[in-house]
Amino acid sequence: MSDSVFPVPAEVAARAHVDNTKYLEMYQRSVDDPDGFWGEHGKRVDWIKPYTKVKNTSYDYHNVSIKWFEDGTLNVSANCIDRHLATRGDQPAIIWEGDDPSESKIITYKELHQEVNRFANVLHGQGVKKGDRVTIYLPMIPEAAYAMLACARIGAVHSIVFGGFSPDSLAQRIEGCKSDCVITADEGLRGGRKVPLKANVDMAAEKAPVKSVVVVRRTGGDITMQDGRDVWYHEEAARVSDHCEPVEMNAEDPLFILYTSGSTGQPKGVLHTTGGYLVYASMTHEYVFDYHEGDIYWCTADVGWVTGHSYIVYGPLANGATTLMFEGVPTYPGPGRFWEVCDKHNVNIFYTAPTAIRALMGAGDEHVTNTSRKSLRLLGSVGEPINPEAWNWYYDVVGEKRCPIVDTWWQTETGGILITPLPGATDLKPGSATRPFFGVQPAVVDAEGKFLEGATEGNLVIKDSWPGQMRTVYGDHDRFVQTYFATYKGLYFTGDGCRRDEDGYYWITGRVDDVINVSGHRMGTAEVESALVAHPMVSEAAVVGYPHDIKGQGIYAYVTLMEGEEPTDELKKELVKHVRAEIGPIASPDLIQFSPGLPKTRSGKIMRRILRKIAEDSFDNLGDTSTLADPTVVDDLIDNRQNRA
Ligand code: 6R9
Repeated sequence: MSDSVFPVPAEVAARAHVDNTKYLEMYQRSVDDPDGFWGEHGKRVDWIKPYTKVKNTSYDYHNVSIKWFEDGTLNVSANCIDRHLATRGDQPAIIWEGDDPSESKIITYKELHQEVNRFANVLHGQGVKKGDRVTIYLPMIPEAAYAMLACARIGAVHSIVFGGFSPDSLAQRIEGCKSDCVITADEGLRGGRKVPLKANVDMAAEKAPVKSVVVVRRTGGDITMQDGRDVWYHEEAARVSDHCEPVEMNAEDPLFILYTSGSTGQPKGVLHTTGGYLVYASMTHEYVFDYHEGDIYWCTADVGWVTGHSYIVYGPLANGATTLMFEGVPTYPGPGRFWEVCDKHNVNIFYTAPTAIRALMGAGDEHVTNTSRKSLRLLGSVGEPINPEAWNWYYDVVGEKRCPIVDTWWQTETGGILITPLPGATDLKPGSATRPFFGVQPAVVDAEGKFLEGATEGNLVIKDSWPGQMRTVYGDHDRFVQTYFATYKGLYFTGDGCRRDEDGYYWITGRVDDVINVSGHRMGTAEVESALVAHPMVSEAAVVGYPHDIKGQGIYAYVTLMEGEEPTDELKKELVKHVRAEIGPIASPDLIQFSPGLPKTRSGKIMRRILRKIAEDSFDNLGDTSTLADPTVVDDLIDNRQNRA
């Protein structure tokens, strides 16, 4: 770990919303008097009926319940659009940059208003009502933002499924939240390649039937439309008016569901509600990125992930910002694309993931230094720990030592950023997410849940609620309680390990549960294992993560074949293909080891600790193997390991 410290530059502190003194003062108040603090900051959004109650939350294991601003009413789309019309109707709300560098488009707040109203009316026409779930399976085109905001306008609950997920994964998520309507596109376009979105929806709908499919035309590619179920968005939009009154929603009405992987079972539907989420997303967007009026802001995430929800759409638009939306990938047509886009649109604030930084770092500095980047003022990182080497490259080469880096730690479940530097307040240490945001009380506990004080290392928990916190697992409150509040009673367990240094800075060390973070995307080992054993030749599988230069973690699969099956390289390829088809490309195993047996305890539990060590190619110290039913399997696993240094 690097110990170098980068103090806040004087000019950054001077223009920032808060300096260190102000941070400490605000932070103290936020934990001493959450009602007073959030009661005041809740006013940053427009309420139809103002709240009189602020915080009503309980982490009590027997009664977990989270409510914020519970008697207030508002509409998220009115907050993200209508309230800006008088002052910035002609200002760009969205700058859209296509996959192909020759394609881009500017959507002003006025235009966004028309588009979203129209989209809302199209959804009404499809029979979508307040409270209904709508699945969105779209590429990174402006219609993705229109669709989200249209749902919010009429009180429908969106569930976005990342376009890289397979038809099976999509079907599972459609079924999970029982949505009757899917919004998709004919095809997506990423890095010059087409993604058959509508064809995937057709396959998914065979397993999870829906009443209506709204299809946005993106590429004009060949697709089939099913009569009575599928409609073209542009045809429906031409028939409806561009006026749709925003529906009055209670602060605790659901805004969206987003499926995310956990350590056990199938992905969970994380449910976020209306008022607290919007307050938290917009406030963190303003303070963490030190957003000022007129800034051009770009978050490179996909709207299929929570980062796209909170920091491409809801946070920035609630603040009346100009948010850039990028359809493509960092390396197309070349590895200079990010920086070319920064120059083309004069981006001031740039937010991306460590995996992208590492990949671009490997492509050579000249792709960066060929560009100007003089508009850049602030850089951000999210999704996984950023290694100091990548941090330094980002800081030195991309930011030319003038742009602070905010390394923001948070989760789908947290709705917004929880641990992060504030550019005008926090001295930076490469690799550390530093200190908590207002209202967030992190703590470190040992395996028994004992609080560890001072400089220490252990499991990261949060002691009390903040407005952006998820409210439940959709349709399964018990799973919510068991997943997050059962490990350490009375505390929210993040699933992450961390170190806290002598300055009180937090260093996230990665997941401590059976979740692998592949290029910043969460994958449950259980999901990949069940995909593998679904293959007819596979009898058993165990999946662990291992260090990967670009992806952060790679997927290492130990596979035991059915009696009599041949372990060939072709079969390995077939298994990779099989997992891609079952879950999606992000779940592709990087390494597969055929193993006649897996290390198990006498009670039949797979000893993952041993499998992890072997996958890391550090098997000298495997710890206690005496409880293994058959210790000789370990020798075979070591002899045939795939990840030799
Ligand atoms: C926003 C998002 C959450 C998991 C989280 C942690 C890892 C995210 C991080 C980070 C170290 C950071 N993570 N940001 N680890 N430093 N700045 O990524 O949500 O997809 O739910 O993933 O990602 O392990 O628990 P999500």
